[in-house]
Amino acid sequence: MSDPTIKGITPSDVQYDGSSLRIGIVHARWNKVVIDALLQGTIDKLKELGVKENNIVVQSVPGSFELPLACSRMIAGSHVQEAASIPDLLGGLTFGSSTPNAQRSGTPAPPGAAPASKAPFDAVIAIGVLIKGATMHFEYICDSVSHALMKLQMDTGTPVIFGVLTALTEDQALERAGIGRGENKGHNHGEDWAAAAVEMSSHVRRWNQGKFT
Ligand code: RBF
Repeated sequence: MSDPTIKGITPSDVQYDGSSLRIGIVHARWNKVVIDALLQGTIDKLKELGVKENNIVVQSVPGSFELPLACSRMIAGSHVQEAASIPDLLGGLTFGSSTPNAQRSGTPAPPGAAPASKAPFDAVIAIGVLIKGATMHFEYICDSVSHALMKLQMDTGTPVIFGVLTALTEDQALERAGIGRGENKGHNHGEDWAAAAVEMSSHVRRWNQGKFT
């Protein structure tokens, strides 16, 4: 029997390697059951594509309306981290500190693990779940968040992955997180967002160097 639908993404022929990438994820906490499944699907796929656990930074915000500012500040903050880590790259020089061996910040890496990257994020994934209600909130939030996330990636040149479900019903949201209530569990779109983040990060790195092959 032929495939009943022509919709959906065709996987890339190229296997992109995420092992040198640093990826930020910001998720909202509204509709958390769906968010949790999407977040897990995203992280599992990032790791499958080679992104190191240390280099996946997850932050949470109350609702989807907060996602654009959070992504914007994460991108900016990662550039601050890189600038602050330059003395380390120069051989651990310290400037004016009386405790040269003090930890700068962050959680120490587990034994044997590569240290967490301080490079700017290669991509940021914004995860939110909007479910239409009785008032106009849904329309206003969907519209403003999608425009703001697009503007952010155009302004910064950092890929911002649109991981925001805009569902008309709870069942639509559940099915798009792979946890549908009926026989059709659906597909976890977090996996696609992770793949998009790794692919776009790889493209942008090459394109920024003027390489198109
Ligand atoms: N945030 C979501 O991420 N998903 C929603 O479905 C959602 N629905 C909302 C409905 C109403 C009536 C309100 C007042 C807020 C809703 N929010 C939702 C929260 C919103 O994104 C934001 O966190 C708050 O408005 C605070 O800025």
